[in-house]
Amino acid sequence: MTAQSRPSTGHPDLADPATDPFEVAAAAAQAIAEHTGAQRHDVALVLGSGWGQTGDLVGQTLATVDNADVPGFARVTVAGHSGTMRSVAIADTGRRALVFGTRTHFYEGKGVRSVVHAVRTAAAAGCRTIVLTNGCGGLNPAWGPGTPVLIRDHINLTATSPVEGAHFVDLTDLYSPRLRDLARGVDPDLDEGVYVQFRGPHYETPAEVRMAKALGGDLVGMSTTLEAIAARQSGLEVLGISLVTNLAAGISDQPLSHEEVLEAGRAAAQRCGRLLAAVVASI
Ligand code: 8IG
Repeated sequence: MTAQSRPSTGHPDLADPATDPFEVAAAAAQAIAEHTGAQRHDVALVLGSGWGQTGDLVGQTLATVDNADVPGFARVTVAGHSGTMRSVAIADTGRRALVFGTRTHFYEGKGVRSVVHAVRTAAAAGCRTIVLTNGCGGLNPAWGPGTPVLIRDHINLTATSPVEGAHFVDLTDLYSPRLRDLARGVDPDLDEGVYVQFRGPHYETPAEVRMAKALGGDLVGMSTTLEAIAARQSGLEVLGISLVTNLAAGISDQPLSHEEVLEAGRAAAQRCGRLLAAVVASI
């Protein structure tokens, strides 16, 4: 086993089919309660590419927990992410947000259970709502880099599911109309769109972007859909917000770069942070 794939000492291995992922999530929630001193959390946030700095605006961080100290969480990170989660006081409400500073992507090959572990942990920690954010490519040329867009619906092109066994989970209104209305109440200029998840980690070809458009997509990315499905399975209300960090391949004549992603995040941090803070405070 490599250092990257080795589970933390004493922690269960999510990849083992004999392991119950919901038991690991319960153990993770217990560890979070111990490390943060909070018996439960109310709202969870997953901060994707470009969203790293926005969590600070949600409220005061009361505790920071290393992912490696929580059962089932991988330690490996992508540039622009941190391998920690935080317990944040939601301003003036007495409620707590559980903010995941990083996510495991499907393209990392650690299995779907690892991809959705934070979502299941959030549910086990008491959260009723989850805000899934990401950085993505935009198909609408009017959405310049740094434009936040509400996810209205998704197309999951990963050919897999986080749901195991014969559980037929209804995905109608997966991305809560109530929460989208609430977000538009905060920022009336927010557009919405259909998010298409490709496996990655390569970006799309221009032909694949045209395909996504023909299928009804507006945004292309490498995350979120599997997490949203797992969230619905666990009974969480889901808000999805994409930050368009680049025009999708072929929509502009510029090549795509990860540096562009980080720069768009920096440029949009204020607007996105205010949006997240106001939405979380009013959920
Ligand atoms: I940031 O253009 C970011 N993530 N698939 N395509 C896909 N994922 C992305 C993109 C993009 N930009």
